[in-house]
Order: sequence, then structure tokens, then C-alpha cells
Amino acid sequence: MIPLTTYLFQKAVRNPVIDDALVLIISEITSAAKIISGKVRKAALLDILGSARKTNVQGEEVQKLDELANEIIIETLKCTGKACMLASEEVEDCLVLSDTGYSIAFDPLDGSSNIDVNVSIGTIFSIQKEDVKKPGREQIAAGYVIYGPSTMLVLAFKDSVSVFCLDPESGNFILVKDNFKMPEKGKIYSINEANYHKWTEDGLRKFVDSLKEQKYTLRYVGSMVADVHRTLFKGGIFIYPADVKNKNGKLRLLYEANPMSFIVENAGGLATTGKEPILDVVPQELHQRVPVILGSKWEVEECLKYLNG
Ligand code: AHM
Ligand code: MG
Repeated sequence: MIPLTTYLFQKAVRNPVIDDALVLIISEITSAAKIISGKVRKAALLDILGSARKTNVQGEEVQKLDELANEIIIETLKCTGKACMLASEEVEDCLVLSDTGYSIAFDPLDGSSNIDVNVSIGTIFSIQKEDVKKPGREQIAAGYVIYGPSTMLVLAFKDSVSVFCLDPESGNFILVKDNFKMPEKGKIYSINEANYHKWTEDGLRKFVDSLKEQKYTLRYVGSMVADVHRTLFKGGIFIYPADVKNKNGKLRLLYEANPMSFIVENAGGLATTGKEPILDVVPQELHQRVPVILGSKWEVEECLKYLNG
């Protein structure tokens, strides 16, 4: 039974990239996630379901829980004194706290549309040195917490991916899988197929058709954390492509695509925009979007073959 903090200190002995400040930041993000997890579990009792009657910088409706999760993470990270820059899906500009330290980009509560219907949602985070607007390949660590039947943390460094489960009794995230590797091939694809005729790439339609012929099954929750979590554990592919309305897809590079791609690649999978690895995209804007194709090596390579004709 190895709790997260013990795991981090043990890992720091072998990996000089993990300094005390990073341990503190990761511990505190997960403390914030425990508070969010508690609120999510009691949301209907606390009257925090539903819309906050605002739209965010992306023009999307903000839910009360989005707002609450955002405040919890920002206040928790400010208190560490080790975070120099914060970027949140819910905040238009970067919050600059100091000149040096770690920068954290996060989606406080991903899958907002699922909040009111009691379907899994999550918190996604990406940690960089100094500046938040750097290619994903330079991430120091990344992870997500999924608020599902159990609350789980998936945490990646350059050399490893580890999985933790929140023990509600002790309040600790306990290590359940170290050096996690995803299957090289699966049987599931995950994409919002209602947009089939709107996808800009003909090759993508052909690829999805070919999966059906190969008797793949479709699973789509509509919460990236849940869809990526399943893809990691069962293998297969998750796609949020470009379509005629959303030329760069829907998902945001810095706090959705990059951390998930970092996890997937370090677990042995692949993540691409269809043109280049997501982790190599040089960010231009804080809230920029990218097409996302990620998952098992076999399916992602196959998808690229169809996209490249
Ligand atoms: P959000 O960050 O506002 O919740 O939006 C992102 C979510 C992802 O979790 C999910 O993959 C995607 O939106 C689903 O979009 P769609 O409903 O268009 O299929
Ligand atoms: Mg999101």
C-alpha cells in the first residue's frame, strides 16, 4: 500500500527531475482533486449542479461545478508558493504568480456536459518549467483524476505512467499500477460519430468504416477523461477530429491534448493531430485547439495510413 507522497519521494531519489517543489505541486493538485471529488459525489445535495449562467472564454456554458473546481485548484496552487504561472480552461489569461517555478495548465472539470447526469468527469493537468506555452514534449509531468465509480489518478513522467486509486477511508491516493503500459491493439473506437458527415477528412470516414468491417465496437462517453481512461486500459483509439464547424477540432492543446498525449505516449501508445505528433505542436495561443487522434500504436498507425491516402 504505497501512498502517492511516498511514491513521489521514492521516485525523486532515482529521478533528479523530481524536486521538492514538483512533489509539493503534484501533492497539492491531488489534494484539490480530493476536495473536488467530495463535491462531485455530493453535488445534488449541495445544490451545485447545473449552470452558473455564464459562458467561458471558449463561449461554452459554465457549470457551477466548473467554477468551483477552478477556484479550488487556483487557490490550492497559489498556496504552494512554487507555481509561477497558471492557465485554466475557465480563465481567459494566464495567471502570473512569479518569475520562476513551475507552470500548470489545467482543465478543472472536463466533461461538463456530463455533470448533471452523473457520468464520469475529471480534472486534467500539465506541468511545465517556467512558461506554460511550450510544446507538450517538454512537459515535466502530466496527469488526470477521474471521478468515476472510484476516484483514480493517472500520473505520467517522461519515464513512467502510474495509476493510483483514492482510498476514501485513509484519504490517500494508493498506487495500484506502476510502469503502466497500454495494449498495442484493442477492439474499441471512440469518436462522436454523429459528426461523420461533417469530418473534413475523407480518410477518417474510410478508417472508421474499416474498423466496423473488422468488428470493432464503439464506445463514446463524451468526457475525454473517461474515453481516454478506457482507451488506456482496454486499447483501441480515441479521436476528436476537425470538422466543418471546428476546423481544429474541439479539444484544447495545452490542458487537454498535451497532458493526455504525454500519458498515452509514455504508456507505449501514440498521439497525433493527423499531421504531426501532438507533443511536437508549438503552441501559438493559450486556448488553441488541435485535432486529437490517440490510443494504441496499431490503431493510430492504421488511422494515419488512411489519412495519408
Ligand atoms: P469541456 O472541457 O467543456 O467539458 O469539453 C470537452 C469535452 C471532452 O471531455 C469530450 O471529449 C468532448 O468535449 C465531447 O464533445 P462532443 O460533445 O462534441 O462530442
Ligand atoms: Mg475539457
